[in-house]
Amino acid sequence: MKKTLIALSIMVSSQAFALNVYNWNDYNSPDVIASYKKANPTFKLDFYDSNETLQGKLLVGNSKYDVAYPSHSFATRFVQAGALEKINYALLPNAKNIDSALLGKMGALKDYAVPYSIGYSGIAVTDKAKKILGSLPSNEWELLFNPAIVNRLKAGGCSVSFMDSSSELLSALQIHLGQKVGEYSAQNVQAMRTALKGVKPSFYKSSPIDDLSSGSVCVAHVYNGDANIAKRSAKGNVTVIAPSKGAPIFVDTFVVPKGGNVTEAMKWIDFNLRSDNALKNHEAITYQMSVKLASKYQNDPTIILKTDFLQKSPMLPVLNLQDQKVQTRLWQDFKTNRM
Ligand code: N2P
Repeated sequence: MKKTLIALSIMVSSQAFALNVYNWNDYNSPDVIASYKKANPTFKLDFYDSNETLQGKLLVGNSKYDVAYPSHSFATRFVQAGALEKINYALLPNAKNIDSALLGKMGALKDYAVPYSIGYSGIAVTDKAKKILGSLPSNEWELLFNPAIVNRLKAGGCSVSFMDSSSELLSALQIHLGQKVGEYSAQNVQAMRTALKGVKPSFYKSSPIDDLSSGSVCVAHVYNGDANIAKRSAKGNVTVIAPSKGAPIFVDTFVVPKGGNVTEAMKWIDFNLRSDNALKNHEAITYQMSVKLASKYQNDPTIILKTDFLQKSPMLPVLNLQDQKVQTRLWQDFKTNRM
């Protein structure tokens, strides 16, 4: 009897939601979610804050999610691992709103992944950090990777936060060092090890929005849109930086994990590609969208990315298995002080 009840409740709970979405935190307009929910009450949204966390769920399989939002590099990995369903463009009439140049750049990946947004992992600083330092270094990545600067900030009572994401942080480090991003040669890895010696963030956090706006963090390695959300609530006390040496660029995508409900997934994706909803999302999350729209942030280069910034900024790399291992090892050594 007990067993039957448990089985029944599992059946009910897995059928209770027609659509299970796994998205980054702060990545939709609350309005868009509310209006979708109104028409589709069986909608459930869970959150993650790094590609690595998403990967942990998706590559194990049987994630129970119908839609997730990996960056292009991780979406490519998931395709290679056979972890995604194909996109059904016949059910996406609003895909016509997507910037065709961007869709073109996706190449074969677009069969499995629909672009949602574009951004970078960069740096945010508060006024307190600026006061301690007097002026910002011309290579702003030094705010994270120059031990003397980090130590000055900490001594002044400032916390420095790093993203809890090996792909983002080590790509940023490669830009800082002038290396080719994604090239994990022995020489590059040695130089990265040397550079990381003595670098110690106050803590790791992938989305330090509240910490920046409350001022409990003064320098953060942070996604550009998240930094702008913090800036909005901190009323100007936060400066968002598009680093002058460039930054790792992502194109985040909608994908359907293997076993997901493709028809229901397309409904949600299409809803988000509708021009009015794309605009609402854009204004709430402060990232550049895949859909072409008239942005009120047109003149903010930390939201609508400038051509010269994009030219000097590498895309997050797609690593082969061997390099993934090297990257993971380096990351673990860094986090556990074994440089
Ligand atoms: C949203 C972060 C999304 C950008 N909080 C990461 N690719």
